[in-house]
Amino acid sequence: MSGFKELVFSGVQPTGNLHLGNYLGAVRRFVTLQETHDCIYCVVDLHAITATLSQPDLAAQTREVTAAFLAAGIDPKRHIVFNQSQVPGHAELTWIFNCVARIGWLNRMTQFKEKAGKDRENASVGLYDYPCLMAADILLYRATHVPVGEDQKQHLELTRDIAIKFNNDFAEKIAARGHGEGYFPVTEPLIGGPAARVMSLRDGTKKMSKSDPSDYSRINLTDDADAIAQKVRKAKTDPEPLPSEEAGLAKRPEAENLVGIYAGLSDTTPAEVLRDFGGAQFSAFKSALVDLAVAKLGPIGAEMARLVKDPGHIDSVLADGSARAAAIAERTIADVKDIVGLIRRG
Ligand code: AQP
Repeated sequence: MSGFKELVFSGVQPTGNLHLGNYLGAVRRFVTLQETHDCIYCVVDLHAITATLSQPDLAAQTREVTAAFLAAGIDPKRHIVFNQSQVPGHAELTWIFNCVARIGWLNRMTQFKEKAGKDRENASVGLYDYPCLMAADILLYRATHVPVGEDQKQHLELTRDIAIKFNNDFAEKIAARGHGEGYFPVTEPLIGGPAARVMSLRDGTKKMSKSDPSDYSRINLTDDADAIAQKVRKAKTDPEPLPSEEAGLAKRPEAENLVGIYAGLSDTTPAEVLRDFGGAQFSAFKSALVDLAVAKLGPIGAEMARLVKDPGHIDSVLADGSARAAAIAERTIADVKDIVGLIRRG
């Protein structure tokens, strides 16, 4: 990756019901990374319309995700926080990447298969093209590192493939312009930790997800203490007490999930959690988990509620971030048009 300045980029869709999985898998790590890297965090509203174009209140959902970023501790002055649709370069670069990516690559994307379901012929072209838009989001800023949950791993591999193919297809022109390492970095995914894949509270084999019809499947960042307590107490478990070693979690997906959540929220590891709770019944463990989740998420939810009452402030944060993002994006788009051979306005 030498030759490229380290830069972190990631995004979250404003599709409502921001949950513990989004927090532990992504947002909380965004907060940590801002201490060591320049970061760009994007509310990806163009992605949010790929599954359903008509949303009840996309603007309010966009402000809510922004509020979650700020409430979690992201500093929009030191870093960039903005919404995707305010920077036209995302859509422009997507078109170029549509001409780089191969149909065979997109046909392998499992998220499209899951989200389109059986009625694939009726899914939007946008949903199919989602991975090219995601590649454009990242590479528009020539970002080197992308913190995401495990579900996004395949999309990041596609982003790497697009960068490599673009760099190869235009290798001579790119080198002639002084980019000996290639124009786009081959982005490193940052995936990991005990909560890289938080599972549903109702089914330990299914990802915790905004679109799960059961609200009991997830802890929303806006849930109050009572809702968190109820959801954790009702979370599916098995009749055995907790094991003392991680190996004992094998084939116990619900137990593994709750232990992973505890480890994620307490910044420890599943092994450490089991050292403390090995042999405990779920009732005792769930009480401790409720206390921990309320202590960690309560202040974030309260701050989100305060922030969304002032949409003008949130919009000004997004406008400022969008202007700074657009300045970087315009340089990339100018370079890419030049490399591809498109004549642009002088
Ligand atoms: N269950 C999860 N565990 C860990 N990380 C997760 N992420 C999502 N779900 C989990 C991570 O959160 C970031 C933002 O996700 P997104 O808004 O792009 O949407 P998504 O991945 O499609 O998440 P959802 O919540 O499951 O939405 P729906 O229901 O609409 O599909 C990403 O980094 C993601 O990995």
